Amino acid sequence: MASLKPALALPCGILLCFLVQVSLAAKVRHHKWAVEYMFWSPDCVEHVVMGINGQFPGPTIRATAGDTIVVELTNKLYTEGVVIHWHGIRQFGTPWADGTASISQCAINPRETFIYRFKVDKMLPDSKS
Ligand SMILES: [Cu+2]
Repeated sequence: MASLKPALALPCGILLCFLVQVSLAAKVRHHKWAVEYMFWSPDCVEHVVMGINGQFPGPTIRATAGDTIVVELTNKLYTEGVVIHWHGIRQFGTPWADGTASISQCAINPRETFIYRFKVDKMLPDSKS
């Protein structure tokens, strides 16, 4: 029966503590979004725009590197397909969640829901404040 030698046991114990700390700190952040038409005046003239949950621009996601983002996106538009492209997220292991229409996924059709799920792999420059 093999056993860990003391010289190996200590580094393994340190690594295990580090992994536990990382996994305890990482969070899964759930969001439920609906894309729908709304009236808005981004240039002081009222237009029909595409908003998310009644907001234009859409909601901000606050996260830390290592967190998992889950966005349940429902397309409430009448005739147009929708995707959300997460520019700046490298999508390691989740290329289908990148949100590039006709490249990494088909558009989400009207009245359909798609669940984006991906890990935040790094801190973005504008998210440090
Ligand atoms: Cu991009």
